[in-house]
Amino acid sequence: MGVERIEMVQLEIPYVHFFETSFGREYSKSCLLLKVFSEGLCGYGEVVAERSPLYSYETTATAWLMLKDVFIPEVLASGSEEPAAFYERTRRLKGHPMARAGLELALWDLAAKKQEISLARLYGGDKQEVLSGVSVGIQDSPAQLLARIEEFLEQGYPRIKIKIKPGWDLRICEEVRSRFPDILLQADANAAYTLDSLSVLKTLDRFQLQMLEQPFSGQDLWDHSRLQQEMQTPICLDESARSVDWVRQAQLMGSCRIINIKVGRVGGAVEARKIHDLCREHDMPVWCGGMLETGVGRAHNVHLASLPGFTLSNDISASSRYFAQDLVEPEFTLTERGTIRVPAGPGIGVEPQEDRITGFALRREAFPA
Ligand code: OSB
Ligand code: MG
Repeated sequence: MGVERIEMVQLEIPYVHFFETSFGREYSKSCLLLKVFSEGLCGYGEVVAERSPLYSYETTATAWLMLKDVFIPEVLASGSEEPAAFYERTRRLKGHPMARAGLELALWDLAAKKQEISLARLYGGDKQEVLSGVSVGIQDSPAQLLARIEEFLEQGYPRIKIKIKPGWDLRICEEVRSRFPDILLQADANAAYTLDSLSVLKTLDRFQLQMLEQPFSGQDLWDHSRLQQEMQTPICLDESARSVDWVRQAQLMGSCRIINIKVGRVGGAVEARKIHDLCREHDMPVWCGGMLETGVGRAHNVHLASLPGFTLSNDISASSRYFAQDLVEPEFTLTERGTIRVPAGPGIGVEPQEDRITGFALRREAFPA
């Protein structure tokens, strides 16, 4: 019983197309994979921290350090492989949600595999497919953005999210809306604005956006509540939806009408499900955000998004939108209904391919119990 060994691998995988947000452009995915071994089974998790501390203070390197020095030894010393127990035991340890989420997710995959059920079933999910959507980064020109959106619409994506920042906002929304008057469209600012831009942001009400994601700092709830009071467009929190307590306070303050749940940002699936449950009680719709994950992280997102409160399109696209070849078999594909199927097999229900992992590995380390 218990965990016999944990392995950690750092990977670097080129994207099929660069991805640019208000904080910069990336050409490849940097991430960590966690593998937790017990009784002939292996649970997989992914750490979504990025190369540089832009979206979050965490990086691939800080996550490696925290996992090696703190979280992995904690699991090996505990003799327990129970994800909820890991969550409780490590509550006293501060910060590093992405690092701890990667390990907690591997424990969740292992738990579902031991029970021979899918992770969706273990979580209490009730969907066989989840709504897809695609997040389109900032491009070199508005014409290139329109062309990319057109491509994704032709592929059947039912919702488009564009990235905005000061100088790439009103004119871009104007162009996208006049070219595609009827599509489901939302905009994500990745914390690029302050209240000084109140009048620009209010002008976004013209474009029938499904939501405006995270205009202000990820440390803020109050200024968001000021903006939401003055705007018709629903505000959705991403970076600021840091934990169930932050979400509860956002609801009390009126900082948003929608929550983006990212399992990495909030420290794991226990916290993510608490947020989901709270939002359901308050009739606040949620959807699953993404961090350009490999098939391992994507599988975890798909299972989480099978829960009933996930009623809006998720940032969960097909594997081919991100990578020439994904790490898992089968790869994720878009159905003709604009959805992604929830894998039915045990755990994450997709098989990570060891030869592909090795091909993209920069470093790896094994930690025996
Ligand atoms: O803010 O949602 C975001 C990617 C990296 C960091 C932050 C974000 C994103 C995305 C990508 O928008 C969504 C996806 O994984 O498809
Ligand atoms: Mg976002």
